[in-house]
Amino acid sequence: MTAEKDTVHYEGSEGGWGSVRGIFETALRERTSPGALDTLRRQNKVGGFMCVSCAWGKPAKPHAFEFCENGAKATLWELTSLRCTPDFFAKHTLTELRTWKDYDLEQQGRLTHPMRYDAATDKYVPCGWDEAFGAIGAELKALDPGSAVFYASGRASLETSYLYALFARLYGHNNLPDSSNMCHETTSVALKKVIGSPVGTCVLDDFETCDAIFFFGQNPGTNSPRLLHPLQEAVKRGCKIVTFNPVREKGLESFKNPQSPLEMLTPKATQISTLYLQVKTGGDIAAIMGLIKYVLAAEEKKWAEEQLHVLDVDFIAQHTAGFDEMKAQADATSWDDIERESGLARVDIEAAAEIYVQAKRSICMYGMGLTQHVHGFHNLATLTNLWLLKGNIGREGAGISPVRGHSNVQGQRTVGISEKPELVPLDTLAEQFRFEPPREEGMNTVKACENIISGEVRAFIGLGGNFIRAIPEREKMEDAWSRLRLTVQIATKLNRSHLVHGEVTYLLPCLGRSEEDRQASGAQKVTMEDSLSCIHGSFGKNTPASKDLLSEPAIVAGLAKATLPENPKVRWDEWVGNYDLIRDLIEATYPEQFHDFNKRVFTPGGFYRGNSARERVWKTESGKANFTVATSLSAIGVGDAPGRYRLMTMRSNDQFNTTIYGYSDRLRGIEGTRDVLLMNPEDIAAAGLTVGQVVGLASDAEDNVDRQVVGLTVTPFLLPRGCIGGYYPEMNPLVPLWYHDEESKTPASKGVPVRIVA
Ligand SMILES: Nc1nc2c(c(=O)[nH]1)N[C@H]1C(S)=C(S)[C@@H](COP(=O)(O)OP(=O)(O)OC[C@H]3O[C@@H](n4cnc5c(=O)[nH]c(N)nc54)[C@H](O)[C@@H]3O)O[C@H]1N2
Ligand SMILES: Nc1nc2c(c(=O)[nH]1)N[C@H]1C(S)=C(S)[C@@H](COP(=O)(O)OP(=O)(O)OC[C@H]3O[C@@H](n4cnc5c(=O)[nH]c(N)nc54)[C@H](O)[C@@H]3O)O[C@H]1N2
Ligand SMILES: [Mo]
Repeated sequence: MTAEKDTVHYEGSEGGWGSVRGIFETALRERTSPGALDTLRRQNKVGGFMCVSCAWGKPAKPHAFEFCENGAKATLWELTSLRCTPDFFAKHTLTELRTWKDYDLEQQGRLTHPMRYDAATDKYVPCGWDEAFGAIGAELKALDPGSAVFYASGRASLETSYLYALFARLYGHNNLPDSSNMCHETTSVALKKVIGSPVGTCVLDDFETCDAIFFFGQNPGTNSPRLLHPLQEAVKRGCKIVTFNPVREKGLESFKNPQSPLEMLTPKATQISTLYLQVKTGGDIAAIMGLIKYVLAAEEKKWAEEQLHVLDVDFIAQHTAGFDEMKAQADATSWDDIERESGLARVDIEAAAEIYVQAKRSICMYGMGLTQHVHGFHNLATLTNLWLLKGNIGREGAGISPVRGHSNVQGQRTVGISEKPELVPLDTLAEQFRFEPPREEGMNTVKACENIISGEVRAFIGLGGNFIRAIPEREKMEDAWSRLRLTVQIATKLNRSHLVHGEVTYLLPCLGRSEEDRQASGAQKVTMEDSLSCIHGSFGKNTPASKDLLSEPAIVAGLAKATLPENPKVRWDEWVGNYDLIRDLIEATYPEQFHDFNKRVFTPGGFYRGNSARERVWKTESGKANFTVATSLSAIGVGDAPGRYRLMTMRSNDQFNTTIYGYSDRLRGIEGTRDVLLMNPEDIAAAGLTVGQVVGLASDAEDNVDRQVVGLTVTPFLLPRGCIGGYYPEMNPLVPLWYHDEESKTPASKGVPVRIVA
């Protein structure tokens, strides 16, 4: 076995002084004013503003500083004093800017003016808002609505999202892909199918009474650090934490609370995971099958010896379907196969299973390590099988809790940004706005990419995000992009997606969430939904980065007005003048979840919009919670072969998706570069490579397509054999567009088949 000392790693714990330094380095880089610290104090507090980083729940009784290192970085990133003005664009052609790194593009600061692409000079030139809206509206009017795609990146508020989805449907399509299509769409599809609710079933209080938490493929230390507080508190009261992850992530090993003066001054950090199992990438179905086998065996033993149950037999009888088939599969699966596919030893899986057996109340949490696989659906369905066995869904202190990504990605789906018409109350919308909404299925992200390549898509509007950088198959996509007739990007900072243009291209700068949003009726607040289905108000107070910015609702309304015919039921100007009216519309469309919306905006801890599965009401086809038979013991889509590795595309501690804050992946001990290939030392030796050697990766997906990324430094890292790591988004050219979860079409970015090239 490889020892930690032979690999690159970090000696400290998560949190501690390292995270304080991380915040100050960002403040220096963004040259933020001292007032920015005041803004941080208002972060995630009632009447304050909601963090633009992750979607983790916000407690009713917040800490003095209810933010983390990465939340602070995200806020400071938005409050930068740097500006990307028309002067900058006058100096650089888009051809030149396309050679820049992601970091250098965003480091230019906040966008300040609406810009139009000028083909003659290959530059962006400033334009007026009315000119932009008029030109875009004219283009959209001339196109078939079915050929337009309206993408959203998960950050825009419920108010903006509702208007955006309404605009799409009034115009005539359901082509509303969301960053969720690359992220937790597996959750939306799988949980809907097995328990009838597309989102997690836990609330924050559950973390105060659970006895065990199982983590699969989620990295809270970097991606949702505020979650470390409830975890630390849980550990302190005796809750056991079990982690399945190919990487030994620091945040799941130990945590030192940077907001506790005592912990900061002593060497003591809390050990988080009781048990840490380095499962092979794509090995979770097998590992969970092993857990299930152990639980079923424990049931037989307990019944034989004591006539007592380990399983919740009443729950299984009353609430579930498919137990026998699921059990037959577990019985038929051998431990040999489980050990081979998971890369774990039977004794270790059994030790984890015994914790599950002993715990009265268990929560499972997961992230991209489960969702971004070809058999991602079965990762989640198999995990649900295990949770149903002990009735761990729909009671206090127990449940399934996916950790969502963008700060409002779950909420965007809630208020209508969906390509799936069956998930949207179209009849209610028809009645409300007196129109005939489109009923046919829209394009998700993968479908949109396919249709951009085929030429079927003619127009792309991006409400935030960095689509071109986030999607798979980059080379082919960038080539196809230039054939689009219209591309419009609504953004705060410059990124690669703004530089790959169509024939007619606009870049529209918007306010950030921390900034004051003043409209006809005065200063406005907006709302968002966290991972735990709680809705929070957010009130920006900072002076906008430029006087020429518009709010996101105002931009969406401006585009819609310029595109759509008059409709007496549709009052863009009034709505944008007072966002309370937009919340009234949301309430009218979704009365059960959003009743008294305007009154409840600033409920401490947010207001809970409810979850049927939590009430043990199963909105599935069978009317029950479903056990599922897995179609494969491996989550990987292309089998193993000599020289083939499973590539995980990873996030560093110094990035938010495609936004690169800097080059320090502190918690993994990787500094100064992102161009690395992380590899087990024994694999390095077996492949005849040396540490520090510069190599490339090539696609090995058996489809005869040449995909390469070069210039990667071989770096020894504690990973299971055969699994290698590289950073997202740099590795995205290696992910084939067709390589996605079978059911939800979420790109399988965690188990990409590649080989190493010199
Ligand atoms: N600071 C910061 N915060 C963020 C983001 C960010 O980029 N930066 N992004 C936001 C977004 S949009 C999202 S979706 C979330 C993402 O947050 P996460 O869900 O944590 O996503 P990743 O960091 O991509 O990967 C998660 C973990 O999966 C592990 N893993 C990889 N393959 C496997 C596998 O096959 N099995 C198992 N069990 N584990 C595996 C990796 O080692 C990693 O620790 O975070 C959000 N928050
Ligand atoms: N290989 C690989 N690919 C992946 C992933 C992976 O793990 N591996 N992860 C996937 C996941 S989980 C996700 S969510 C996607 C992310 O895909 P996206 O959501 O499309 O990308 P982001 O990097 O979050 O978008 C960053 C940009 O958003 C803009 N922005 C920031 N704040 C605002 C705002 O308030 N308003 C507006 N209008 N714009 C704003 C800025 O211009 C910034 O440059 O990537 C996916 N792609
Ligand atoms: Mo995400």
